[in-house]
Amino acid sequence: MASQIIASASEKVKTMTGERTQKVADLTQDTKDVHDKSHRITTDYGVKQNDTDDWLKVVNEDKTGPMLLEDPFAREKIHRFDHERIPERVVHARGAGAHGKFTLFESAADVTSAGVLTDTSRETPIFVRFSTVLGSRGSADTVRDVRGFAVKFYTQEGNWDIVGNNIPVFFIQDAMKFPDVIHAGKPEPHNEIPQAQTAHNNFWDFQFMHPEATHMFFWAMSDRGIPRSYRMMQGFGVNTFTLTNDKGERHFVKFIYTPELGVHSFVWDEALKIVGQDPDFHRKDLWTAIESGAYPKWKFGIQVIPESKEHDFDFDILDATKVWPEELVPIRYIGQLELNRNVDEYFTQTEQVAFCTSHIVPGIGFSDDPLLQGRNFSYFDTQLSRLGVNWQELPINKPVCPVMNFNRDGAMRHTITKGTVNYWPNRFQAVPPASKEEGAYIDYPEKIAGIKARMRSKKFKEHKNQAELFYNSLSAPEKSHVLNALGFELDHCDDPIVYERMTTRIAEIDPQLAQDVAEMVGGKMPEQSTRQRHNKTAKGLSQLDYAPAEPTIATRMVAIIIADGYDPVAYNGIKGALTAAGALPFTISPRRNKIFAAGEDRNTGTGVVADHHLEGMRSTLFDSVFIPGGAQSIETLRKSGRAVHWVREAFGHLKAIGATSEAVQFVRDACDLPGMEFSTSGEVVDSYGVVTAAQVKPESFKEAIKMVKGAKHFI
Ligand code: HDD
Repeated sequence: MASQIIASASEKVKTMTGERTQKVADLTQDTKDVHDKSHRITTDYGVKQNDTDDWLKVVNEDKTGPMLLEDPFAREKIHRFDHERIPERVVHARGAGAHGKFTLFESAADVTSAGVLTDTSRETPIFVRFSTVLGSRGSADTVRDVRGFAVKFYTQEGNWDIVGNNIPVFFIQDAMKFPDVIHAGKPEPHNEIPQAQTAHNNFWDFQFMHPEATHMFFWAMSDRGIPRSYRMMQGFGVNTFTLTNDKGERHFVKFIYTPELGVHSFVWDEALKIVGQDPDFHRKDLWTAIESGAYPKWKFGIQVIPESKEHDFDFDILDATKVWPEELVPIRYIGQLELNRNVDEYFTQTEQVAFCTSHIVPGIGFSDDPLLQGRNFSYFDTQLSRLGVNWQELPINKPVCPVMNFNRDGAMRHTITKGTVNYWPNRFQAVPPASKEEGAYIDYPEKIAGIKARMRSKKFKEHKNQAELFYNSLSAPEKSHVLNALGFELDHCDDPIVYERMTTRIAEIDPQLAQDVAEMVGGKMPEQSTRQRHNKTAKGLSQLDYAPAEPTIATRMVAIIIADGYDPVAYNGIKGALTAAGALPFTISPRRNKIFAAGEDRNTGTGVVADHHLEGMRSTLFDSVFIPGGAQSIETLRKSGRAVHWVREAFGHLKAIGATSEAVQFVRDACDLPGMEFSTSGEVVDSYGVVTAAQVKPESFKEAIKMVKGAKHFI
């Protein structure tokens, strides 16, 4: 698989596909191609070099001797290398990004004057960076964590950044607490353990000390914390922004993206194993999908509340620890995000892209959400230390519309601005401010009166209702995953005060859950419940609510396991059916070399070259496993502990498994459960997601694909 996912460097450049948006075209001004045959290696100051491998030396007859400090080429090469690193992001250090476009299919002119949200003829270039939060740049993709989902819209009126996550709420309400929550989640200060984990004393100590974090930790412990793919998770702006229309009316707004493929997750054991087996799983998944033309898409939605209704809810709509339940504020889907081009170079694009919540365009504004207001300060500031004061001139950050002002100089200034004045107003009337008609950003004239105080409103002090709403709304399997996640995390805390008292917090949300967690981890239950539960549910909180109308297995990876003597009808049949359904079949066998079908002559037959051998890959890296029959093939697989483990492990991870003829008994032995049914003749049987057909008929494949689509792992 790895070989197919990442082609050799030169092939990769040749095959790089994707759309050329206005921003991608703009980037070509700054792009050079190492595969351009006319290039010769030069120093950074342009002198052609004929040896970049040997330092200039004073050599004796043996051709050895001391190196000369005078060698400018060697010094330049080493100096440049010594300074290759920039500070990694203090949070969200590990990420993957891609280019794409935003299209609008319904104008939101009734609530905003923003061109990007009203002009349906436009196509706005975007760059999206997905990330984990806690891990450092070299950590693994599939850890339990919140995922960042940051979108830069290169609009005609300037860059607009929505710096969001895959979870709609946050741990804290006030930005001043951000360093605390992040310090508590990051590796502990005395020994820098553990990496990219919330399973440790400090994280859970913080959760207990901050009741406001309750709602968010329930989300993080749910399946949302271990997404199957960046392409299969929702995105949320989280904070409350505002929209202002041409009439000057203001509305509060939240931004939401919902993936076309549905919202899917790993099971925890699978995610844990992939951390070691393929730490780049999510970035490869995104890269491959885009390279193969299966462009990920999200519906873009807004939830809108008129200013006059700000106080009509029993929660504060400016509190980032709360969702706006869809029953109260429906989502209006008005556009689509599509990612359609991979980056040409990781560092200059994905690493140097810099987002700011403060980057808004006319028609869009902030609210008094205290988390957002602090973020508006923090992002610009962090870019100064990561990239320097001229970070907005970097190719990936440059707007596609004109930029002109009197901000000047600073380290690494690129733009050369002609003219004799660098201030406003000036005697030439050079670069005057824009009028509203010319598209200037006009601040909303909000009347504000108050006293200076460090306070929170009454509604900000209620922290449990929506945590309960979320948990009540999950399906039974999702709830059991929350239990197991809490059990895992608290088991990794070794300070009794941390794991014992956490269950008293959980009991306020769901006493049974708390009881179960307490039993697992040695927690303490409160003597009596401290809170009256409301028992309500809401739609849109369980990820099952986002199953696509038509189940799909497009871009899903299916391992077909064969050995010599396999049944070619079953093998070719399932491979063809999977390919036709848009899935990605991979052949796995005991060796990565030619495998011969039953009856095929080794000398004259073509054989099938396996993509991987059984030891080189693991079931965890595939969505589904299919085993064609063939007496000799199954005999070989039966003797392989690894092959048996492949099937058993896939079953344990709730993956759809398919088997035909002789393979049915093999699969049965690997994952038999009391009451499980298996096909004994021509019929296709689906039991616990294991699809079996004892006889191979062409229609069985169609049927099998239908069942695979409906299997638990894909809904
Ligand atoms: Fe943040 C990065 C999302 C609260 C301070 N944040 C960062 C990124 C995402 C988020 C997706 C990575 C952007 C990228 O890919 O480059 N952050 C959020 C969300 C929040 C949130 C959804 C709550 C609603 N963040 C938050 C607060 C503060 C910060 C309250 C500070 C007061 N965040 C930062 C930062 C980062 C950052 C330190 C690190 C790198 C960067 O900004 O560019 O400034």
